[in-house]
Amino acid sequence: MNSGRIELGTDSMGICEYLDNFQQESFSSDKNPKSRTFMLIDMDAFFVSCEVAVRPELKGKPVGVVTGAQRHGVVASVSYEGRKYGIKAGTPVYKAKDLCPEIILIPADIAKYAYISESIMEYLKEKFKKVEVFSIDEAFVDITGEKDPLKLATEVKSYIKRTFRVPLTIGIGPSRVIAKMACEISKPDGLMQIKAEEILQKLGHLEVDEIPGIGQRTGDALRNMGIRTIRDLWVIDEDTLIRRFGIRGKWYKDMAMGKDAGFFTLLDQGLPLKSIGHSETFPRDTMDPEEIKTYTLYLSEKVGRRLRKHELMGYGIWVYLRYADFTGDSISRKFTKPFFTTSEIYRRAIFLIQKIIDGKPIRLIGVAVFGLKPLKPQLSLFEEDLRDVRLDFALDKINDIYGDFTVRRARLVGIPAVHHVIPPRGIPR
Ligand code: DCP
Ligand code: CA
Repeated sequence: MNSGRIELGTDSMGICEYLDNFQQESFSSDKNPKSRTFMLIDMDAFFVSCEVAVRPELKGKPVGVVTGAQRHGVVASVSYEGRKYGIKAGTPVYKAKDLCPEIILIPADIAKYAYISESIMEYLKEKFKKVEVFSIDEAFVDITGEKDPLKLATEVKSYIKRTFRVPLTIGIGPSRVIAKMACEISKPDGLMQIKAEEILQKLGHLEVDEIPGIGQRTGDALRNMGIRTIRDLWVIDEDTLIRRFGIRGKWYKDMAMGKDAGFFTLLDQGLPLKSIGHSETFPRDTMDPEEIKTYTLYLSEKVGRRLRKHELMGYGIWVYLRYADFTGDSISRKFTKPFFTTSEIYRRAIFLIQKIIDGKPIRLIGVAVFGLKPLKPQLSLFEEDLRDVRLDFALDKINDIYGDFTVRRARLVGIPAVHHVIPPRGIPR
């Protein structure tokens, strides 16, 4: 399967061209793109740490937080003491008990974690202008121009630890990718800055699939070509990678060299009015097609509603999947006819998701509409489409008065109360 491919649309401007424009734009706001600085703030063993914060007697012990039904539960988060026994996120409960009989297992209390997450994110958003919430316990902050990033990060780290009683690690780098890797290698309770000129020395030895966004499968494909480490990616000729992997080949090399590429760039802030999107983390990782459809409809409704509120319609759909193993995949396509109803967004999003989905548990889905134009319903709508349009406007009207999702489509009945931790990325609400 050709996952993550960029589909060329039928419009005169293909999506590749669109992406090129987009990438240039996201860098052009910066006079010297080489000198950007990002900080990744990532909580250590987040769910466990939230429990330890309220039950300090658990500190220093092997502790796991369990999600899923009793019998089929998995450990979603495990303390660093528990990791010494080989327990990882995703380890089934029975296996965790085998590996470490004295492990303390606590059922997940998602509301508590969401609350602590939101409080931390609020603090960051108050302190910094450019904050990008990346997951329930991670945020990137653009601190370009900051004279002493390490001093600033030390302050942030001690404030969060003191105030929210959750340990964390901060990575600093010239791109989000490098900030993330700096963070990964200094966990737990760490702080590390990697400057552009230090990438090779500090990260050159790492395996290619240590780069966020390069999964094991791509890692194997690269290794088959003799490319094992980040240093090897520096050396290999870009054209060779593009011949083998398409545009993604270029992204792999860019990321190794310290540039944000691929899905990191696509998720960049600064998209206002170029696209409207929304992403949401599942309450638990899922492979269930029905659950995926339900959440995609939910996201389509969110996106559609904002489109209509801003009196916009779009020509393109972009979907993004983040898997439990932190790899991600995205696909986009432009269409000849514009659209703005929830059901049109949903149909297209599902169509694209089906093209890239590859059976791994999914943690997050994002849906965005791009190629925006002022909304002008086509005159030649079929009766069926007209019904959709009328339904959307009727639902919007009621929900505008009584609150989001007061009236919802049948499929969305029973969807858990909005899991409010991943706000839309840099896009008008
Ligand atoms: N999570 C989950 N299911 C997974 C992985 C993670 O529900 N398969 C939840 C529990 C984690 C939280 O998301 O606490 C954050 O995920 P991380 O990958 O950041 O893991 P931790 O914060 O637990 O550990 P680390 O210290 O490695 O960041
Ligand atoms: Ca974490």
